[in-house]
Amino acid sequence: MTIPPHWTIRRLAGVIGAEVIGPDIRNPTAETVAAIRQLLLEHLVIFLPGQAPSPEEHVAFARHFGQLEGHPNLGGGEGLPPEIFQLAASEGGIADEWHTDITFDASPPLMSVLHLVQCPEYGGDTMWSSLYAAYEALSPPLQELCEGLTALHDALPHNRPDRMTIHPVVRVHPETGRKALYVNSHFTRRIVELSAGESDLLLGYLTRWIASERFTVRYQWRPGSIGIWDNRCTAHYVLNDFVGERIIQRATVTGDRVEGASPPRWQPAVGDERLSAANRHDQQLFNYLRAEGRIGAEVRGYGDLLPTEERDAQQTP
Ligand SMILES: O=C(O)CCC(=O)C(=O)O
Ligand SMILES: [Fe+2]
Repeated sequence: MTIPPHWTIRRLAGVIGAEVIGPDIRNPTAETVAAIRQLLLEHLVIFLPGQAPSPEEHVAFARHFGQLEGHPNLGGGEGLPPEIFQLAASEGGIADEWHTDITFDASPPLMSVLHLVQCPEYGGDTMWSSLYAAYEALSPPLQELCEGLTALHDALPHNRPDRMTIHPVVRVHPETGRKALYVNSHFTRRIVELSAGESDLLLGYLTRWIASERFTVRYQWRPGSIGIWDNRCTAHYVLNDFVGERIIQRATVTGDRVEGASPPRWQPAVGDERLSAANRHDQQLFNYLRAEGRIGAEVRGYGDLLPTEERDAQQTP
């Protein structure tokens, strides 16, 4: 696949992000869609200024990349197609914490197409970071440790802490085969195989690490600009440095289950003491593991975790 010769690709930072001038997202040809896919795999997030699609054109364009989904927890916008999720700053919709979208689901979105509908005169840029670069820049011992770990994610920021899942800390991108460091401060709560204190320490480090400047790009929006990101290998963050209104509309493409770089190497570390109220995420992890059948119903505290063989035997019908 080649990029149409009349398109201009301008890289915006060292490891992620490019601005693409030339495509028209209304009624795109198969070549346009294929070229955008290719640019997305290469640059992880791409920006197409001056598009200003209607909500229907926006949805029609995003459909070329897969099945679309509405937001699982938050409402869309009045009078908009159900596939469009809208965030308006005046309604408290400012995504100013680093996150990868919807990682509290077993199958988080594959990618999103964002339309900057109303833009503050200054401020309100969005940053993306490459989770590939974040993984690759870890030291080999930390890479190896992270590859054997999994983490609990939940939808607490949407008032749904009961919506949870466990993902590998290092995922493999299904198309590029590259490894990505898959944690974020918004939704990731607890590393399953570490004690609560160890988890807090390592997660604190890793979630700050993915936001290091050298892994990022920062984009200054204009009304009508489109941003498209691969949600499998990036995180993003809105700079809450503006006044006035800022409205985005997003169409979201459904993703697959997250594949780990390797299987978890250790058992869940929910401790060898009685379950106590001292750490919410211990309790939450315990409840999740129990609901998933990874802890027997008769077990009252972490100390009683079943040995692996017994658990496997219980799960065999
Ligand atoms: O407002 C933005 O620039 C991004 C908002 C966001 O986090 C999202 O649409 O997923
Ligand atoms: Fe987001």
